[in-house]
Amino acid sequence: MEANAPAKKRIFSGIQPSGELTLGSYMGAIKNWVSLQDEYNCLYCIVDMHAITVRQNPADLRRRSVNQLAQYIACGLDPAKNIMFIQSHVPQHAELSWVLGCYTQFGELSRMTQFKDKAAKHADNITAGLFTYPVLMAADILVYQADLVPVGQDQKQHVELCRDIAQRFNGVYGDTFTLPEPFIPKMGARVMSLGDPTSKMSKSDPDGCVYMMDKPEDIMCKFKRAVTDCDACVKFDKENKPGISNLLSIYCAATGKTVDEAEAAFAGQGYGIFKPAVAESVIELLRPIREEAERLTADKAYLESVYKDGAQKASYLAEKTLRKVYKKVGFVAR
Ligand code: AQP
Repeated sequence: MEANAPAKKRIFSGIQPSGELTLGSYMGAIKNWVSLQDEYNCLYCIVDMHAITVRQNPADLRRRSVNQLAQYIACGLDPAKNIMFIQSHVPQHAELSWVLGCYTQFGELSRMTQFKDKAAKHADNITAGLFTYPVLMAADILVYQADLVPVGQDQKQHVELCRDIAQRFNGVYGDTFTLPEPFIPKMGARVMSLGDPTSKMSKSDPDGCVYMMDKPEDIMCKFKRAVTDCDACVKFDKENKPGISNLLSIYCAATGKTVDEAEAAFAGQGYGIFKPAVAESVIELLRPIREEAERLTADKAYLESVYKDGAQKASYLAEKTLRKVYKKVGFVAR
């Protein structure tokens, strides 16, 4: 590093192993993470503690957590450049979360749209964990003094709450936390469900989901079945043609083409041509990732060495913040 070069900014982001990773996880998050790994100091996490805010099968959660790491690496995240770890291996997240929860208002949490959506979906199991999820997310970010948080559009509200909590804490105790900024990619920022293009493609909602590990024939089938409209015109119009607009966004994110170029390429052609072409673009995008992830998933020892090393490095950074916070709120030093 040059003598006067500014320090690299720090990034934190994570994905819950609450289901298999989707095309939305890739286009809305991981693809963006890969592009940031050289310019920033990045921590990329598998947030298993967030996943248990809704009921999980323990064996599936364990398997998915490790496989998710393999998929991160297969997408191009380099363990030598990034700190990659499993959230529950770094206890400082939970410890800071408790403190931050005491600086968060009930009303603020009640306004979170993700809580309202998930509470409606899991009406028989609305836990305190689901309600306080954004506090744990604030702890994930603040414990590393992250400058930037790459997230999909749907998570922007949580990052804003995180800033409010940090600002409140700093206001009471003096500068303690860096105020993080959300970092939202433009293209593919929100991949919508293929079954209901007005709602987000979610990994815990298999209808309308393309999974990163799906086989080519399944991907083709899913796109052929995608909900569209009946005017047979490939045009971006989110309001009146949400299905086609979603497919166009996916196609552009997969191929690097602009919307104008894609519209021109399919002008005068029906959906019978367009849908398989979108499928093909996604198949080719995901093929190398799936093959590499399958290879890595078989190498358990390697994956273990990555997540252990990651947890050790993350813990070292997190402990510095936690100690500072405990001192400020008045806890007796251990
Ligand atoms: N469909 C999507 N489009 C764009 N970005 C998305 N993300 C998730 N789905 C899409 C982004 O991926 C990151 C990790 O999200 P997460 O998995 O931790 O939480 P989530 O947003 O709740 O994801 P899911 O798939 O909807 O999970 P479940 O079904 O368990 O709730 C975030 O940056 C998110 O924006």
